[in-house]
Amino acid sequence: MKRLIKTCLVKHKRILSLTKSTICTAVILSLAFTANLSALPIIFLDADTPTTGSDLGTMPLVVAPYGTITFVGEIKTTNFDIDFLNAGATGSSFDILGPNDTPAQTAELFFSFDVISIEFVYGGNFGGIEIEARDGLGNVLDSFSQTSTVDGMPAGPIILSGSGIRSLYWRDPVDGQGYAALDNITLIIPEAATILLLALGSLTLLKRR
Ligand SMILES: [Ca+2]
Ligand SMILES: [Ca+2]
Ligand SMILES: [Ca+2]
Repeated sequence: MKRLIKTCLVKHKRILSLTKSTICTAVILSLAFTANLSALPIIFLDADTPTTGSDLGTMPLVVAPYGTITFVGEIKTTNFDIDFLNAGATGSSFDILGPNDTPAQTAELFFSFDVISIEFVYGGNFGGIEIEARDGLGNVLDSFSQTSTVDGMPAGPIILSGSGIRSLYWRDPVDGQGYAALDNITLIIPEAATILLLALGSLTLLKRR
């Protein structure tokens, strides 16, 4: 990235017009943003230890310094779907509540902080699965669905993304089904402060030249 900025600065020296200078600044800002995306904070949830969400069925998970994750659903042993296991699910996973529970046949993970990307594997055997990444108002930012999760059907991984994701909601739309689980959930968090610092650093560098 430093080399790219240097190239941009060399070109910038030769260009006198204000318009070109503005374009160059935009390029540097965009480079700073792109470089930072690969280093954004990640939270991994596999329901197999307290720090990766094994207690989420009964209590919220505090993830310092970002905030709290809460779960409406049940933690379930992951051995009901061979495709799910082949996709990497192990131990326990995050499952929907049963048809006689309230809310029925659904699960939802809530985040007290913004998330920009969620990757996961999914299983279920009988029935199907519908998954939505939602913002704080419940608007759907991205979604995935599969009409059947019987043996031989795909089980992920799938990535849902959007700006300001605050919950991951999923359900089995087929009546009477109580098993539709997710595992190895990877959350990517935008770190606004880091992006801003990188951008300001690039601007200072540009100003000095
Ligand atoms: Ca697991
Ligand atoms: Ca399956
Ligand atoms: Ca269940």
